[in-house]
Amino acid sequence: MIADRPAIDRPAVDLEALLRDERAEVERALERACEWLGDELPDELLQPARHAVLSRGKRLRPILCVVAYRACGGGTDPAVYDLGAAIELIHAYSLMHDDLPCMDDADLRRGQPTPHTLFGEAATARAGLALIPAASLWALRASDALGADDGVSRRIVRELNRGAGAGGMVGGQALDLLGEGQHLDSNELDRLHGMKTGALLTASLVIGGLAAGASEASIAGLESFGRGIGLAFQVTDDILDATAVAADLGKHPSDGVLDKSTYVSLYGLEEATRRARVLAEEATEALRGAGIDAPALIALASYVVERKR
Ligand code: GRG
Repeated sequence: MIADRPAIDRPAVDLEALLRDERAEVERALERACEWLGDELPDELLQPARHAVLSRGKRLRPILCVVAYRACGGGTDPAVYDLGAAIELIHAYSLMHDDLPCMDDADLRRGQPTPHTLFGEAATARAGLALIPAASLWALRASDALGADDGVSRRIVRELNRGAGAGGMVGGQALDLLGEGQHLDSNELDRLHGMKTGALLTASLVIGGLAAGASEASIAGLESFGRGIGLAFQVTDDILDATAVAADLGKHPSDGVLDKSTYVSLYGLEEATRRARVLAEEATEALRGAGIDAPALIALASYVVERKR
């Protein structure tokens, strides 16, 4: 059992303003990325890619990257938003593919029709694939613009691909598909979601830290923080899937339909809610333990569990 803990000790950060301002910068960076994609991709693939990238998501991954960058002493260079946008390209591809008929078969995402319902399955699958190498190239370009040396750039691209790859998001998705219709215990669920959801969120923080030239101790702290908020994010996702409606979520709740094991089916709503808060609290302790004084990251940890979509 997890001991009772207080809600996160939230520092004085205007979370609403932080999210609004950072999202605006991220949207501009995503526009820049899509413009560049337009030079590279035929229109048949550009259209579904643009739709997926530019539809209004929470932009949590790029925001975590930018905020971690600042928390570790990074400056005000706007190229850090391009680095965050590279991570969002991976996230966009994962949502395009996740919604395909051969996976979750979803027709609504971010309050809009999913790309395959508008542009067809084949074009959406191909456009999603095109975003994978594009993300690495865009990350490299952003690292160069930030003045990162070759060693740092290599680590940034490695983190991005590690978070996205078989040991991270792709591997977690494979476990998720295999787990449909099965009862997964808490260790199995934590492993699956640590990979599927947590790995890219963690990579976002680490990439921001690396770009800022953070110490190895700070990178380790960001990693622990990321693992904690990654699981907290997923527990909250399961709670929202069980309690919210499509009009608020921007997508149809699907866990029940797909017969998935979730944190709500495992713990019940009340315990899952408490667990999400505990995970976020432990994550902030890990951050403080690593000597990272970052009120904005702590505010984002509370956003991860208090969000309504
Ligand atoms: C080949 C097995 C295999 C997989 C391909 C499709 C895929 C790779 C991975 C999908 C993994 C996936 C769907 C991860 C998403 C996890 C998640 C919590 C998504 C929702 O993120 P939010 O809430 O979304 O941040 P917004 O819309 O706000 O950006």
